[in-house]
Amino acid sequence: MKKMKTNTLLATTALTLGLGASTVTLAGGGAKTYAETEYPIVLVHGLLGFDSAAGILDYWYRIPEALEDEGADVHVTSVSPANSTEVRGEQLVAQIEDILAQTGADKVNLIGHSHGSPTARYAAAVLPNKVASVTSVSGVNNGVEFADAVNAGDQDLLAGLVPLLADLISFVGGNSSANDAAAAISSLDTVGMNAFNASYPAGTISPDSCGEGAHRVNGINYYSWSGRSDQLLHQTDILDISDLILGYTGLEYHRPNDGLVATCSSRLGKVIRDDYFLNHLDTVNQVLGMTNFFATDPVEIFVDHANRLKSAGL
Ligand SMILES: [Ca+2]
Repeated sequence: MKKMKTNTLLATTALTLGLGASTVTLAGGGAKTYAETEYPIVLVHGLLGFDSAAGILDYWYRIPEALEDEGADVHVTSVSPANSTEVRGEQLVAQIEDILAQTGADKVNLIGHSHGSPTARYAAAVLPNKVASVTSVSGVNNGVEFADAVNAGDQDLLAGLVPLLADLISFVGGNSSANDAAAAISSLDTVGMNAFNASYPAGTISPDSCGEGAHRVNGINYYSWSGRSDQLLHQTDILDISDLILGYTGLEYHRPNDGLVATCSSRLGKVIRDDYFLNHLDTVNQVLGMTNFFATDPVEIFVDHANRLKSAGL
């Protein structure tokens, strides 16, 4: 892992030069740069998401801190927990403009989880000269079978919870953005996503393929990663009830999925991986860091990706 590499390098340099430990800190400037991207990193949450619920639970659990510890400048945005991609996208556009004004940066690197991916893609289309990259994490980039099942009336029970949860999350998180659960579901089902992709095709794949999208469109780099959790015995953590729920929702699918998004649907631009041993919420290190002991640490995936952006000059 990069911390080890950095520390090992510094220690080796110090030993070679015969320096003491205190000099090592000074020689390294005391600051880590592994994730020090050229442009700020802007995180965009998914359906029923939030930035921080009452200051207690962070959506991106321990991820911004890890990125900042490695030198990144991270901004956590907050849009409507449940609304159409376009409404959420316009809210994000306004927040990107604010971040650019605050930081003096020319561009941002957008990273969107779940519904945050098309939300980020929308903002990139509106602000093409102000976005350096769009990264989709467990992103809804083609249709979601679960949303199709809701529209077909097959998932009334869970569907009924969406508007209630959306309003609760807004209330707890102090988010005054309006919710429209029906618009959210319509954005995420297969018909809605096909229409969105026709208008905003950058980085997308055709729905029946499972390949890669264009890596760079209009000067913006596109990346994606996701996990799959439909394998036998996939319970990421025995204490994590979200693992059980995602195991249930994944039954709507007849292909590899992470409990909410089929792995092929998650693909956008350069596919880093779509088969991490992580479910839909594990990829943002939820709940409270409860992921499978044997899986890749989701926080490390973000930090390594920031280094990838840095290496690309972004
Ligand atoms: Ca979990």
